[in-house]
Amino acid sequence: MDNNFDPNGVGIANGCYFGLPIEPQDSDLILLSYPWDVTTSYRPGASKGPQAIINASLQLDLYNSRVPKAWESKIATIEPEAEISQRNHYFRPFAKGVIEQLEKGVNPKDHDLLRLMRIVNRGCEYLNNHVYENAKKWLETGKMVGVVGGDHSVPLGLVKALAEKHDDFGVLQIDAHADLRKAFMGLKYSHASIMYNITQEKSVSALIQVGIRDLCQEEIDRINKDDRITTFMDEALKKREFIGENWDTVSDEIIDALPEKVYISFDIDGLDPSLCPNTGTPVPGGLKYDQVIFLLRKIAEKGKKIIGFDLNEVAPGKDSEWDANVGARILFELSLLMITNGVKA
Ligand SMILES: [Mn+2]
Repeated sequence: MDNNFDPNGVGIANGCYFGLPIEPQDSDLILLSYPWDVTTSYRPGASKGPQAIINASLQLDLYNSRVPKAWESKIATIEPEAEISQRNHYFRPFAKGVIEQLEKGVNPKDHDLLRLMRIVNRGCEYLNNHVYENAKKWLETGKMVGVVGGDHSVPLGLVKALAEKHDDFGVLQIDAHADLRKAFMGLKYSHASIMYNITQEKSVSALIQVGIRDLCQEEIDRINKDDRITTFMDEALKKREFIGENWDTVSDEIIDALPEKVYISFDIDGLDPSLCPNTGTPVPGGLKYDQVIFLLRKIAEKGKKIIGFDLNEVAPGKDSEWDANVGARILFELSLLMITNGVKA
């Protein structure tokens, strides 16, 4: 730890998450940032998530009641490469074109439209491969890896890299959306298809979805057909709460559905939209902040082994850092969970 670091002082703007002055080679956990939101269908902004979270994270006090000396956690930040942002800007208009044409009723088999879809898919393949190679490189040096998006399409490469190292793990997905469409609007690597793509990995033995409240028939059919998938719909969670069941019991049920090794995919829109008002596809309802903190801490208590995680869809408002403030707190909790319960590949 840098001698100048003062855990009781204000965070220093050093370009790192939480202002932690940790060099990658000295770290336990590497945070990779991907400012990417090419396939965002409703409103963009998630590409600004990582920088907004870095800025907001300086305001956090790093005391944590679960983890002694949390401020000494060896969490390192890898700066995003400029090329990722450049390609994000380059490919977004093509994806926008696809979405606009489909919304106008253009035939999805239209030749020019198919060409646009292929361009976007190639852009997303570049991103997936970049995340995969980057994650793999750090995993091979014995580091643990978390990814900060960007939209929800970003973590596929990390899951692929982990799937090569772990042959049986579960995915805990906090989200308003099931994300189980096989391609969305012709885009194979859409944010709305991330869990479909992740469940193509054979190492994924369970997908436990929590907070889901916006989904289509295709996704319901997939949930019913794939016995690896268990979905805790938001409506069902609320019903249990309203008739007097407590969150402790429900949390046990969620955690017990997971195998020993767990990957966490945290879409900020799983939370009540008052906690993420500027996220790309907000949906009313959702989880409270304290509920997810309770759940994450209980995962730690129950001794689950965390193999990796992502946080995605945090989008800053024009004049407010609220979304990023909440995102930074979730990121710190996820990072600490990885530090205390992480298992290296
Ligand atoms: Mn979502």
